[in-house]
Amino acid sequence: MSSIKIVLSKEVQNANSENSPIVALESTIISHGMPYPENIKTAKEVENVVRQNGAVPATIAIINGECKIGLNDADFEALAKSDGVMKASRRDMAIAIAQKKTAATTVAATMILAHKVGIKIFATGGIGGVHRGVAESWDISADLEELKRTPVHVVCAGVKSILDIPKTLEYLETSGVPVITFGEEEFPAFFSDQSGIKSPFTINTTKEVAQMITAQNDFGFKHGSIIALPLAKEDAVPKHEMDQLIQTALGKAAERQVSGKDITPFLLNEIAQNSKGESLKSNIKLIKANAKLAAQIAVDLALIQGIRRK
Ligand code: PSU
Ligand code: MN
Repeated sequence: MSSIKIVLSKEVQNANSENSPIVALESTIISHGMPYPENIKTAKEVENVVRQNGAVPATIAIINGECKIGLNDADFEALAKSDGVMKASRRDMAIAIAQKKTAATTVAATMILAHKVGIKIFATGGIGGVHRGVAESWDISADLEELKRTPVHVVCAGVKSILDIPKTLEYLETSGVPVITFGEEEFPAFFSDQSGIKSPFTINTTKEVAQMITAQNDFGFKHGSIIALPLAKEDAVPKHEMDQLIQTALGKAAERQVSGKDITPFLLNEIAQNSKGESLKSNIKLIKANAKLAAQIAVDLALIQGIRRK
């Protein structure tokens, strides 16, 4: 018997047995990425966006030492409200199980659990990456390592400019992970549709994204991909405002010597507070847009797989 208990919600279980489209969603964004009550409200709205676009949402977390794929209301509450929720990336997962903890899963940990139950498409806000000042801190998110070794495809709004975007893209290139921007030439920087950096690839239709995923699968590749969706211009925070907020947050983090897994939540929180809610509004809009695109890709992927089974 395995020491790991994986519990699927009814909705996810049904979709899985019928080979219907499913979109995985992470939970660190709930516990460590947004304040209460916007976090729980957004998490549930994002699930509905997935449903409205023809797929089943599977928000993933570890609840009292059980891996849950699809959460109930009490699970959402526990993640959204409790200060004691652990942030679990690959490194932390087995510890959360052994100590029966409630842990929110990062992009890396969510990919691992999604893959365990055969979910290929995953939507989130932003992924972790290579941090600015990496030469000193050696801080590279485990999300990048996971993209290298787990075949789950992550729809996001690019990489936040709290990170070093060019180095993050270099790392992904070395890892063989395709990075595509949906419908635009420029790779997006989360709050801003502009990063000043050309995207390695552009794809304009969800069908073509599904075909790329199918080809990776047919090669037997073990890695995932990044599908970046730029935030609509009217919802973006102007780049100069964002740069200022990030500089202030990075300065404060250095002053307080924040490091390790605390740094990303610290920076996100500082930016949200100092932007007086502006960044939070953009954050909510972009995660919903990402969820919609992910659902559409999952639908197209299920179509391809369905045709093949016939
Ligand atoms: N970046 C964001 N919002 C987030 C995160 C990253 O813009 O909520 C979260 C995700 O869960 C991501 C994690 O997987 O932070 C990365 O943490 P770290 O940098 O410690 O690897
Ligand atoms: Mn880190």
